[in-house]
Amino acid sequence: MSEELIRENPETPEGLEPEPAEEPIKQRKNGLYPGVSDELAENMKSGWADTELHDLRPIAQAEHTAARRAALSARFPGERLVIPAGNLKTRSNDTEYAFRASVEYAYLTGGRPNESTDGVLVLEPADFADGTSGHEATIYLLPRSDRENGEFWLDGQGELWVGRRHSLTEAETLYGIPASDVRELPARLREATGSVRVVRGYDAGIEAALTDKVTAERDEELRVFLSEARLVKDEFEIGELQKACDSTARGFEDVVRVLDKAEATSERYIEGTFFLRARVDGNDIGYGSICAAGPHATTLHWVRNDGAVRSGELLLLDAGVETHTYYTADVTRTLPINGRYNELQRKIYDAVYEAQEAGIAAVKPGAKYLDFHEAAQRVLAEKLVEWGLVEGPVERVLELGLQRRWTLHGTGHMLGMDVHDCAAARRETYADGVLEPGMCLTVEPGLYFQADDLTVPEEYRGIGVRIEDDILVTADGNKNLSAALPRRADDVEAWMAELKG
Ligand SMILES: [Mn+2]
Repeated sequence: MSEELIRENPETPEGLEPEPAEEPIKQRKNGLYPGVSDELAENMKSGWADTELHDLRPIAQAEHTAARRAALSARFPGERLVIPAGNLKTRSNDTEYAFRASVEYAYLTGGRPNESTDGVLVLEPADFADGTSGHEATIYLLPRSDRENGEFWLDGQGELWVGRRHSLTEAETLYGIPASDVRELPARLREATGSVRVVRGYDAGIEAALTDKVTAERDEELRVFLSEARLVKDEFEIGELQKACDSTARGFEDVVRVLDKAEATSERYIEGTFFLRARVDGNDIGYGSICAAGPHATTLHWVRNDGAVRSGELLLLDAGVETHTYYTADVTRTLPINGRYNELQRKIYDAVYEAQEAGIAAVKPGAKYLDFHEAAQRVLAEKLVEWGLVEGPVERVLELGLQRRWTLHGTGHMLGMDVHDCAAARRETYADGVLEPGMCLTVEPGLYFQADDLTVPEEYRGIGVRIEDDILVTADGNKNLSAALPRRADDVEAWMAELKG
């Protein structure tokens, strides 16, 4: 990437005086280029075409986001609600991490990755002409860069550097929400009276403007509501989750096709291959890909991905493509690197498969959320007793949780815009809750025998197996959104043989 063009003269040249905006143009002090002459500054102001877009259509989920905002409005009548998208985060010096809007903002607006930086959704209490009351929404965004004051080419976030933004008028069409300049929002919030709540943790500037108006307890209620609202997915969200799973299946196929290249290099080849698919099909990966070959499979969140890939060992690949609207898949397959499971690998794999089948069967409307976890754990405990790794009976093992030395983690979680979705939901609506149609969760039992676990026979050590699918609760049971990828050991081998040619 190129360096920014910066004025070395700290004084603002005539004609480049920024307008008295909330935020002065951010200028960097370590410029390598000479300063800007008055003539150049004047020259840069004009000669640019009007590029306003007049044929835009609303985003696909505009109706759904309106319904989501209506539910939020009904929960907090008469209160001003502030939902920031968040700001860029510095990675190092003058480079930033890729921007991802807060899930709360994206859920309520449909705001996409390149369109939401610094955005804030505000719901203002309003009385309507028909005698009802509710809220009026405004989406506060960065407008097009100003040409007059030089912002577009002198500011590091100017459009010349980072790309064109939608005008506020264009944004209104896209999102179906009146749009306003976000740089005016802090002053408005400081002047605002009445009850207000903000989603914390995304935008320090917005929070600072509200500091004497909000309380942590009331803000937490807003966060919890928006987390619980996402427990049941609407039609649009289910479609996006299906897209994420379909792209993820293609990514797994890509990986199988290049396993020989991974053997010649490292787990990084697998990580890079899946990432390519994620960036081409979607927005990104939904979380750091776990590309764990051999004994790395027993490290639950192995994301270093710098190890060797060896024939005869297993590859545990846990990865998900995130769509352009931020919905992610979360899928795991444990594959024999040379295409065939050996006897012990298959025995362990089949046990995990059986546990997953029991878990998936327990996912249905009206079931307690934890039923699928308990069904899967029971199967794994039975196997561990059968193999002589832990002393039975199974009831004793389950009661004392002794299987957990090798099962390690919960059997799944809600899935959506966050891979571990709805994390702020209360226990009574999530872990102690009941499944409803439209909920989407992972079912992902595993068995992990650490390389240094002296309590298991030597041949088990260093084997880790997890199988994970994304299961939608339907009216009459469930649907496996990631069923495009085979799970049975025989089917996995046949699928790999076909892809490897
Ligand atoms: Mn998962």
